Amino acid sequence: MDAKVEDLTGLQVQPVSGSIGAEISGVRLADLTDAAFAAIRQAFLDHCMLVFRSQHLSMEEHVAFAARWGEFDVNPLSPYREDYPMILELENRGKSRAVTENWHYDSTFEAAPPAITILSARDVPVGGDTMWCNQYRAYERLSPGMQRLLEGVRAEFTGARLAKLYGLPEVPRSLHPVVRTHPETGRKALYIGKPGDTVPRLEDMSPEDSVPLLAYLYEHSTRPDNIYRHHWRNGDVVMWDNRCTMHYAVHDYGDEAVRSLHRITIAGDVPR
Ligand SMILES: O=C(O)CCC(=O)C(=O)O
Ligand SMILES: [Fe+2]
Repeated sequence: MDAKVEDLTGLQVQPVSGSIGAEISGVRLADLTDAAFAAIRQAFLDHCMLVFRSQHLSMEEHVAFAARWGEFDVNPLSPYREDYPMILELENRGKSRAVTENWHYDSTFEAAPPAITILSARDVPVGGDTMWCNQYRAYERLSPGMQRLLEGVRAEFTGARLAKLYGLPEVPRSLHPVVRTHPETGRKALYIGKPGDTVPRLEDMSPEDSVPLLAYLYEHSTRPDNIYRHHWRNGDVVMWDNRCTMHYAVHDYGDEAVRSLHRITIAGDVPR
């Protein structure tokens, strides 16, 4: 069956896996009508992450597209560009310093983590794919008993990896519910991170008590039948909903290869 849907603006929405993501074609992000933007917003809420091929956005165009989604979020730990202070350049720091080579939600150590992240691929190597998993599905596929058990449970989230990368004296941390309700769709998503490291424990529990359960939830979320893996090309724009997806940046391209993507994040709510 061809799942492609075309609307009146000429824009097409094509799912990229059975569990998460869609590619939007027939549109230039640098030149969007309000009708096309409304269709993109609906596809984003439906599919959790979107792929736009061959956009080759200038920094100004990237910023203008991102501004349609809300306020920019600037993370106090990371070095942004001087000319565009909302753009963070992702580059190859070497595998041993790759803080994103694990499944994570962005900036969960913040009280109000970003809602959306938008990447623009400038110069990408062979390899260096990024993967996303659908955390609505991860929640919905838990047994009703486990869903009940997790109701009202919070976890401690830390910025341990970034603190180590930047040599910060203190590790930032926040408590968030492990089942959060998306503020726009009203759907429940499993909200977790790498156990023992980004998520050291559940609230009022020891690591010994809670890491085995967190490890189960992490593995359950990231099974191959719950992910999409993106092979980057220069000019791609990919955006994800940081309230219902985790992602993982594969570092398989060596410490010398150039890999350059520009990143803008949009502010989000306190998870509830
Ligand atoms: O390098 C990538 O593909 C994604 C890195 C990442 O985790 C992020 O930008 O939040
Ligand atoms: Fe990330």
